[in-house]
Amino acid sequence: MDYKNSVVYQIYVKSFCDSNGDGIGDLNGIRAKLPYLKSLGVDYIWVTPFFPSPMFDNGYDVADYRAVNPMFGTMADCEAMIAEAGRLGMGFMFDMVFNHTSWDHEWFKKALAGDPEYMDYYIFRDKPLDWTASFGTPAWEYVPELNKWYLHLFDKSQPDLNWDNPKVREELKNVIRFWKGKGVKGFRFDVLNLISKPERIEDCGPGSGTSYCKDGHRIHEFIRELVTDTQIEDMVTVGEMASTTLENCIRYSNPESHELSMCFNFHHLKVDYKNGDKWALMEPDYVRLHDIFKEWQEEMSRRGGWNAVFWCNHDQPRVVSRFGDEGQYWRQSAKMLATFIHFLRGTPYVYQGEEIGMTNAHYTRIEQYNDVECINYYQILRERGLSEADALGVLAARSRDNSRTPMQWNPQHNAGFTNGTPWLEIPDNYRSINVEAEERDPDSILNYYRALIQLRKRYPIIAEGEIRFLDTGNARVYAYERSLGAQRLTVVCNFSGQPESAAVAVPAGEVLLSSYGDGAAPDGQSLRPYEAFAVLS
Ligand code: TEU
Ligand code: CA
Repeated sequence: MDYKNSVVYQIYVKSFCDSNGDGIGDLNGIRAKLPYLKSLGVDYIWVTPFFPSPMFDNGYDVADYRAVNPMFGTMADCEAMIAEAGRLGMGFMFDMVFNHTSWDHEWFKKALAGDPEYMDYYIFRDKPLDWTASFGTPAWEYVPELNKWYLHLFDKSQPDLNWDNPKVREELKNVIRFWKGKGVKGFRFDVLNLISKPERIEDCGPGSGTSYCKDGHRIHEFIRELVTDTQIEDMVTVGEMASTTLENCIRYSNPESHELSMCFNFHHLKVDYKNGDKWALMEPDYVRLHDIFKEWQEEMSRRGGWNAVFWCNHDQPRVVSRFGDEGQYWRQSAKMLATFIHFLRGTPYVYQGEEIGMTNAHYTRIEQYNDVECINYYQILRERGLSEADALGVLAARSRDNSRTPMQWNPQHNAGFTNGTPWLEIPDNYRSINVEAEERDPDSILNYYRALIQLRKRYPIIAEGEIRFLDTGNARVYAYERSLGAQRLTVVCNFSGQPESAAVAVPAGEVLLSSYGDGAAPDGQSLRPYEAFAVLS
């Protein structure tokens, strides 16, 4: 399958479908739902890590890259899941966490025992540095037995690997070869642009270790070596790039670089971070949001790059709660947001539950949360002087648990996710927001996603066309034009919950779909709240 006209569906394994009643999603649960994913029309399925792990970071702390965490099933379950997807014409994309391992990994255990060969698999120093980790703690952890400090850009249970060590690179290539041999059709690489550490490991002043390590001096060399030595260049590969630049993403994803098929960047998902701080709330800056999409879309198109395009994943709040509406315009806003993404130039990613308009969790007590990041930041916010209510208000908007609540399959007990006790509480709105209810409703968000995905298969202009953003004269109305030969596709999206006027000329043509289901605004000038439409001419 060519990744340019494919759609990827992301599954957070722990929250997708529980087949054995322990309250935790598993591989057999995924296999049981493959016909549903086939009915959606998706081509690849990105599953988050399900490898052996102490689960401090819900599996992004890997203790064995070539086995299955018994919590999620067996290797036989995994092989059956891969085979069944293949029979249905879909391919799995596995999630490779190669920047760091768990501290339970045998390599790190040998390092802690003082084995110099394995100490060089990681980054040890004789003194700590002033780097901060992504989850709000210092990024260097002391090991008394060794009288040394090791680097962890994330949790202290996630020691960073030393990619300058060729033995480490060879070990990780063997992991790729192992899963390729099992029939995996693609790979997502976790925080890939952090693997090349600075030549001089020294104090970096105020700022996170991530910002000090991003897009390092050997990053393109390492990625190209990984991809070419394992011969995965013709697979679908995507790199998660923390705090990266457009320049690097063009290079990461241009076929002439022989690196990746595409990459995720997150600049558009920081427009509601006050002063760039995720844990300080502000209304989204819609001018900045528009300009980020315009720049990245037009420049990547002009210079041969390829975007992964998305709103949601397991680290982000639910998009309908963040940029849409949970009330009167819940349906139209979810459809508008989907329309905007799915007609862009790039490969669209649908995160589990996004296709039915699942919302944030709306938790009110700290005990309801599970994620290490938000639990750390709850303490930090309280220490900054926020009241319990204000700190919980920040978590309700920003916690990664918002996207990790179990998939809402039906209005029955536990939303059809489990016959046991779900590992994370399910919001009460599962009784109305669920797959079963939306299957029956031709006007549902779910059926709108189906239509969007089918259009990508039907009209090459969506995958291949050039893109140009149009000036609408209104900061809340985004419009762009795709072009392929003489064909044009004009997309108009009102990001506001109010009626808006926009100076955008919409050519006469075929309305492919619209968020109100009744065609395009007659003159494309006056738009209803969250109105969106696409016109082919
Ligand atoms: O995420 C990288 C990352 O930076 C995230 O922590 C995210 O940007 C941040 O939480 C937003 O505030 C990857 C995985 O997607 C994430 O689940 C892991 O926790 C992290 O790497 C470490 O492996
Ligand atoms: Ca289970």
